[in-house]
Amino acid sequence: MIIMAYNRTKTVYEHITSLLHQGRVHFTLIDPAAQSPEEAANTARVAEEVGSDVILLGGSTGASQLLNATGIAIREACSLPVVLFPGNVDGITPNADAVLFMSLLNSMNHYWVIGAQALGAPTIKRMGIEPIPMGYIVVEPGGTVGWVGEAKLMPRSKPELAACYALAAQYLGMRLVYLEAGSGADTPVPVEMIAAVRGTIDIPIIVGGGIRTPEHARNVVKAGADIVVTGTVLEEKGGASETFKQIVAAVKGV
Ligand code: 1GP
Repeated sequence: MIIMAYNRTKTVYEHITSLLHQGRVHFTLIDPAAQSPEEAANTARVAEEVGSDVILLGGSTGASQLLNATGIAIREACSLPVVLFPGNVDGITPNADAVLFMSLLNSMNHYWVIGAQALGAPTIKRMGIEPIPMGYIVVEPGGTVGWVGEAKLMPRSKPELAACYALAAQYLGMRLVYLEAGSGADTPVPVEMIAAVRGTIDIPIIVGGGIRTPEHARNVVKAGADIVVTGTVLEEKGGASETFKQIVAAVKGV
């Protein structure tokens, strides 16, 4: 396995693009509301050791209180880029390298499509964090983010609808598309949906939500996902779990 360290001489987006030229990419999601900064740092250290590529930092609820401290602890513990995954305007800290500047495309409330983004944009500019424009599509069952984000959940049986939204994201100039089943979902995004989106767009596809086994990870990658996100499996089974290691290996091995 070729390991390309993130040396902060290029943007995080360029770094991710370089990684994607070599294979598939794994993101480790750390929710600051679900653990102490010390535990988060330990998870980040393990993530780097097992070959994960990026630390995603954020969550749908209550992320702000420990966000700064967690960002600092993670950056001290590992050299992976830290990318914010904000659940709202309070999900921003200067202790990060980039932010997924995302629009929840299938929300029924324009606040989640463009309102929060407008309110958060000046803070991101002031802090000098790199914004990575991303279309976020929440698929059934949707979990907490689907409820909080007032999503008109993408039906699991309608891959072609997801492909329409993803293509619109690409045409709007977004650099990434994220198909999200919701953190801790019973089942990940259907492979048929990932394949339909892969067959329609050219920009990288991120898939997350409910990926708990190496088989899940392998299936979503085989279907066309470029980047796989796992979070809950770390909270359920611990950062040092064998399952986590095998998931990262499965993503890299396909
Ligand atoms: C949630 O897609 C991410 O936003 C990760 O989901 O916690 O189920 O791994 P899990």
